[in-house]
Amino acid sequence: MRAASALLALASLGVVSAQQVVTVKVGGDPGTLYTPNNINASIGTIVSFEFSGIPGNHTVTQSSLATPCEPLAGGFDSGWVFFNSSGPAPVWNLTITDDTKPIWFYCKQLEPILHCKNGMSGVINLGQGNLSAFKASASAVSTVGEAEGAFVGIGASATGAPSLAPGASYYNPSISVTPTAPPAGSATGSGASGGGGASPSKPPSSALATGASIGFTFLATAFGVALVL
Ligand SMILES: *[C@@H]1O[C@H](CO)[C@@H](O)[C@H](O)[C@H]1NC(C)=O
Ligand SMILES: *[C@@H]1O[C@H](CO)[C@@H](O)[C@H](O)[C@H]1NC(C)=O
Ligand SMILES: *[C@@H]1O[C@H](CO)[C@@H](O)[C@H](O)[C@H]1NC(C)=O
Ligand SMILES: *[C@@H]1O[C@H](CO)[C@@H](O)[C@H](O)[C@H]1NC(C)=O
Ligand SMILES: *[C@@H]1O[C@H](CO)[C@@H](O)[C@H](O)[C@H]1NC(C)=O
Ligand SMILES: [Cu+2]
Repeated sequence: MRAASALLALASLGVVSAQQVVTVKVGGDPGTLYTPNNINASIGTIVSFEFSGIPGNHTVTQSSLATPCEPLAGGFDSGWVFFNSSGPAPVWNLTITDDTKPIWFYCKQLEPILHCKNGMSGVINLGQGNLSAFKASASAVSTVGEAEGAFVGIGASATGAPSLAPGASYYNPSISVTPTAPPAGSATGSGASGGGGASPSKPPSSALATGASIGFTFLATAFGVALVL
């Protein structure tokens, strides 16, 4: 019985460590969409935003149900990603750190129309929430907030800027480094922190700290399981 439950615990740890990835396409026809815009993602899952719409210049920015087209204080923000090429699309990986509440997001772009007002918003882990109500509220806004967020958000975080191949460019007021496409299979968003040019006001260190604390929580959980055994 003890051995069986030990195996069960180890098996479930194995399931936890297997990386889940959900891909969301950013842009496309008519240019102001996330596809899909309603995503379920448990803790540790990577929501991989592919800025594949051509031409495109979009963001993935955390908002709230109350103000769907305004940045959430302390929320995540990819920065503006421009893409108009047949090469590899820029990718921004967001890792879920809390799956108990909805994570709302929108695009900050105002040109040539207000993207958020015109459908460019979405949600991770809607739960009992009402996406139609969120969308209706977004379509009624008259302004879209452009204030800058960080890579670390509430309930989800990235470790750096999106990957950029030729044909893509990036605009983010406090990041002076130009991200480069990471080698295939490299760690999430390693391009920006490796570049060493990020300004102190947008510290990769806090992203690393969050990563470290996630790692610690995971170890602590594993240790807790070991103690129980
Ligand atoms: C997310 O999970 C909930 C609860 O299991 C389910 O009702 C809902 O349909 C799922 N949504 C998506 C987009 O898969
Ligand atoms: C993308 O949009 C942002 C915000 O409007 C702008 O500052 C930036 O110059 C644009 N990038 C390109 C390449 O047009
Ligand atoms: C995108 O690229 C096409 C083909 O090179 C070009 O005609 C078009 O003007 C570009 N659009 C933008 C917004 O850069
Ligand atoms: C969701 O919101 C829409 C639009 O506001 C509304 O018509 C609908 O009744 C709501 N659904 C539920 C289950 O509350
Ligand atoms: C995003 O995550 C996927 C899955 O782990 C990985 O294959 C890919 O290299 C990552 N991309 C970036 C730009 O970090
Ligand atoms: Cu957009």
